[in-house]
Amino acid sequence: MSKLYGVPLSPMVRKVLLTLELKQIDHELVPVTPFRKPEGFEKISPLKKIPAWEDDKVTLADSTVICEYLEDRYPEHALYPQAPEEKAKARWFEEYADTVMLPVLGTVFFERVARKLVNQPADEVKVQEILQTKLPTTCAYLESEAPEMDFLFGADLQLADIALATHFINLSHAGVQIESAEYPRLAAYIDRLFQHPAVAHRIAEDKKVLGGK
Ligand SMILES: N[C@@H](CCC(=O)N[C@@H](CS)C(=O)NCC(=O)O)C(=O)O
Repeated sequence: MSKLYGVPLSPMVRKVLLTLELKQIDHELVPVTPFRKPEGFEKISPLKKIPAWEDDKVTLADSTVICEYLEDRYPEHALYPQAPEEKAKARWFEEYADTVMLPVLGTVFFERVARKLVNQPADEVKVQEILQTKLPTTCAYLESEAPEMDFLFGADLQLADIALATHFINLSHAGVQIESAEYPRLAAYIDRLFQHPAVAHRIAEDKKVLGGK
């Protein structure tokens, strides 16, 4: 059986999980956290990061590489737009999510939620600095790009939407909501993302793990 290494609360692992769920690909989740990586994990993930993927043909690291592979190998239920210019734009949103949103929204989650799970104190000074300086820049950009209705490339949730959604899920777990008074288009888009059945299912599963924490 194909194996996904990681934990669902990691935004990058969740991105792959949503891809697997939408494409209905059978897999086993092998729990690996950023705090505890098994001996020899670098043979599966050279940078020792999650997610990593292993199947009958390849061993891969990096959420984008894994998702592109899954799209190529399992083209049913396409998660990228067809037109080259739209596909390039989708890749841009994914790149933006992975390289800009992970260190901003991901750090807020890491400090407030992930550390708590392993009984470490949050660096609230770092969190406040991000919330006051970096998060508004990200939200202002996404407000200008958020679709007025549906998702980024039409009626269906695609990988670009998933890549953005996964970080807003973790931000919400960290107790931060995007205010519709300030960012109306973005807030409405996030609502639609969170209401999508696959995303709603992921959020519900996360809440079981987080419980009252
Ligand atoms: N570009 C990578 C980033 C992966 C990443 O940074 N994963 C984090 C968890 S969300 C991790 O494994 N951190 C542990 C570490 O850096 O040692 C991807 O998209 O998969």
